[in-house]
Amino acid sequence: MALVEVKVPDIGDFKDVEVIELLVKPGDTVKVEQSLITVESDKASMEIPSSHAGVVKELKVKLGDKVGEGSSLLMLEAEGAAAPAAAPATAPAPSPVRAEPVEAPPSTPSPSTSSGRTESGGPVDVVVPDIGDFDEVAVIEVLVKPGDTIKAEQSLVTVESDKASMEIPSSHAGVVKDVRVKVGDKVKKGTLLAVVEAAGAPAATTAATTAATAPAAAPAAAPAQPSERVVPTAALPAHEPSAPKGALPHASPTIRKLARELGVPLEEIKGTGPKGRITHDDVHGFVKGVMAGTVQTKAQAAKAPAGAAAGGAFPGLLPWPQVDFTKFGPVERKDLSRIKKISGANLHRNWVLIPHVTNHDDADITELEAFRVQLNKENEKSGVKVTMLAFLIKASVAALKKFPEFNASLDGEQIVLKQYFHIGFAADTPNGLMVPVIKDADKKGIFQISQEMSELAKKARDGKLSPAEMSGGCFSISSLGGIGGRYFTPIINAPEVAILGVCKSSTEPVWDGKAFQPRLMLPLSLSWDHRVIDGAAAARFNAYLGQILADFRRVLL
Ligand code: CAO
Repeated sequence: MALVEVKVPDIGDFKDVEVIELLVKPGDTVKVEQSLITVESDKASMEIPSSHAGVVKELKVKLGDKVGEGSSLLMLEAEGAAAPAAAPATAPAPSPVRAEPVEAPPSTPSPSTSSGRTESGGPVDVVVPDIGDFDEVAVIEVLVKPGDTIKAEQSLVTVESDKASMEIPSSHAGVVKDVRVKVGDKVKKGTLLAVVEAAGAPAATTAATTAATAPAAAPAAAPAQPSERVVPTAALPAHEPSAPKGALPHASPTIRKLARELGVPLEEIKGTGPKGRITHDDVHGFVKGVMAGTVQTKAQAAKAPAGAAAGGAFPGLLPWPQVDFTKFGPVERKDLSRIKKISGANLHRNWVLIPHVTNHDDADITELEAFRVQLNKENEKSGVKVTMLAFLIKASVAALKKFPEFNASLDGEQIVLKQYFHIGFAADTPNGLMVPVIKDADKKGIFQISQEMSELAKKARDGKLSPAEMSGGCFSISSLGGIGGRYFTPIINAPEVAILGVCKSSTEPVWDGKAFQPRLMLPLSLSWDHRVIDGAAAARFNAYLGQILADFRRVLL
């Protein structure tokens, strides 16, 4: 095995370009042509591939270094067979996507348009210039729209091949009259991109340069800038399966620059463009989310471990206390379970964003409990045990029907009133809290609900609940009745607007007008979203629930 020095190949006029990503590290096994680093100029980025297969021994560059043709990239212990004979090695030129430098024309006619329009004012056709070996590349972003005022050399569209992307600039300053391409169109040298009401002459040098190589029909093409501009970019994380996972977010140079300026971690953004490409709107949406406190960067999360999911969104709040607990006694550290992390983030968001109010009440379940015990006795052999929770689900459906604003979700300035009755119930599992959902509880009887509940609770405890079994809920019930307690403040399960907390029933003296009677009382705690529900409605909901639980025949009314 020979030690080979891999260098930057001929990359056109790219000179002193910055290393923006390292795609490999010492110890990595790389293939021939596998991308090693990404470099970027102000308008383009490209990956530099390896000339050899082998194991990376030493990196010779670091982030921020400036490199050009011949710069040493890394030392590789090359696999004999795969290695080209010559060493020191130069990585293969990143063709076929590399464009050749554009030669100046013998004479440098002032650019004109394909339609013979003049360039100093009036409409000008802006076409794709000579973009080297790029042949039929897809438009992945249109960066301007009719009415936009643009500068000469402002990027009009981004095109992309399977290995590279580049922005095509305008040859003229002016106002965009018409955009002639859309996302998904295939373009090549000479394709009409836009008609621009030119404000003056085109950028002289670049346009003149273009005139030499653009088709005769399109002398006013977008400037084939110094080939630095024309060298296509390569920024696809997906194209190189052996590249380190997630090393390179899929985004154009402009977006990368924008992200760097704003300090946005591109790798944390989910792209909505073609092939998951991160768009301008994605970056803006991410920034807005961070500012609104609905999105948290990993860096923020690391700074405020238990402090707040939206920690950065509350200026003035004290930072989470950092305590060295070992100073006070022995400790053990454990990672939160995956479920705890997910449910914790959800609970925190709901607690912070929903104006919660909780009404506490008691329901007389003396007769209902007697009925439940009798039912279980009668059905001992069926294997299905009925608990109070099944009755509570049925009673909640009746209350949701009577008070539809409890079976609702907020959507901006609208309320979505649901005409279905899916009831979630909190299940305590070894890994944390989960909320399976009984679908169409209005159409099911107590036995079916009890059976489904015990199946779903088992699945939850076994970690086998599917996302579908936890989605679509209208209203949730959190029952601590089997454990104990009097009242608590359940957190609403957004986007629902209310949740019922239930504690352990107990026999209490209740005044019947003449004497105290021993009655079995069930403590109810109803939390509701004050943006949607008023206190009076909540009190009525609880009272109605109490009436039903006291006399279940009322469900039929
Ligand atoms: N009052 C008195 N006893 C009650 C009761 C109540 N409100 N609710 C249930 N019980 C009794 C049951 O009848 C049963 O008694 P037996 O063992 O004598 O038959 C016992 O308590 C245990 O019931 P259970 O918990 O097995 O059944 P369930 O249907 O009431 O609840 C489930 C099922 C999955 C919801 C429950 O097991 C659970 O996980 N509860 C915790 C929910 C939770 O964590 N909520 C908090 C969320 S916020 O962090």
